[in-house]
Amino acid sequence: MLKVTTEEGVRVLTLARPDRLNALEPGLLRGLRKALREAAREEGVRAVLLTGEGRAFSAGQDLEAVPADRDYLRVLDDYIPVIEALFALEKPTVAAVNGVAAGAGMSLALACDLRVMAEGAFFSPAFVRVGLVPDAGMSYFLPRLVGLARALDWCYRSPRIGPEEALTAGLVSAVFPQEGFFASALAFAKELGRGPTRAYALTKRALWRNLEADLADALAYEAESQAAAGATEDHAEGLRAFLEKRPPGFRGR
Ligand code: T3D
Repeated sequence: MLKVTTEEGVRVLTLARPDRLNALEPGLLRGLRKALREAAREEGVRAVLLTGEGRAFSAGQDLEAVPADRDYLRVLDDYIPVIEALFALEKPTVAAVNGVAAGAGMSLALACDLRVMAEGAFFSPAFVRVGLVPDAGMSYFLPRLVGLARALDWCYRSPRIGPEEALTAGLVSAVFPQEGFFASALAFAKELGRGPTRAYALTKRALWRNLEADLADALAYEAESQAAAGATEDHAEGLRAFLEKRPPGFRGR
């Protein structure tokens, strides 16, 4: 099941099948899809934190729920809407990787904007261990986040990628001690939740889009994005706050 709570503007989505290390099955994925739609709609939600209950973030696809006659062309049917919804969400998304994030569990974390991890947690592409290819977005996100050479190496060998390696590779923004990990991850997300939400959304879109653009196109898109950001209340508030020498009170508008 998925647990959904809200803490000061942060929608916390907790994968909660701890006895199966939060392995992913269709019901959980449908719950996640619905919760992401709601988070997108609700104005009071300013950031999303995705985490796991117990000692894992997620061990990936529930391997016990794979029928012998599975149609592998359809295996991603439950994943695609979730990955697309995470990527499309116009609010900061953070994966709080509290324990192992393997296979499609790692893919979920990759589809978030940012990741923080606990000391003792690890990522593992895992697909190769069951003779499969990276899916649920991993083949898209991983090389873009850490580079093609590292992505290939990790996907071939499926090592345990711990905090030090993840930080060095830029895969995570921060590593927090296991004790108090959730509170630290929540504080990280709350900070983003107090930010200029529209500017974040426009930034995310521009950075991803301009990976594929030429310079002239990227510059034109930046100008368009700046026109949209410049029209927000948060931009006006940011300017006022600077001139009045006080912290800004962004409202996400
Ligand atoms: O078919 C498709 O849908 C294609 C898509 C595939 C996407 C994928 O995600 S492929 C990759 C799937 N994930 C894995 O291969 C990881 C499998 N799990 C592990 O390698 C290990 O469990 C871990 C390294 C993650 C953790 O090891 P450890 O020793 O800390 O725990 P454990 O004892 O192995 O696991 C605890 C329980 O969770 C255990 O059940 P039990 O014996 O207590 O009844 C174990 O079977 C269960 N569990 C762990 N991972 C999964 C799982 N049950 C179902 N599915 C799992 N993925």
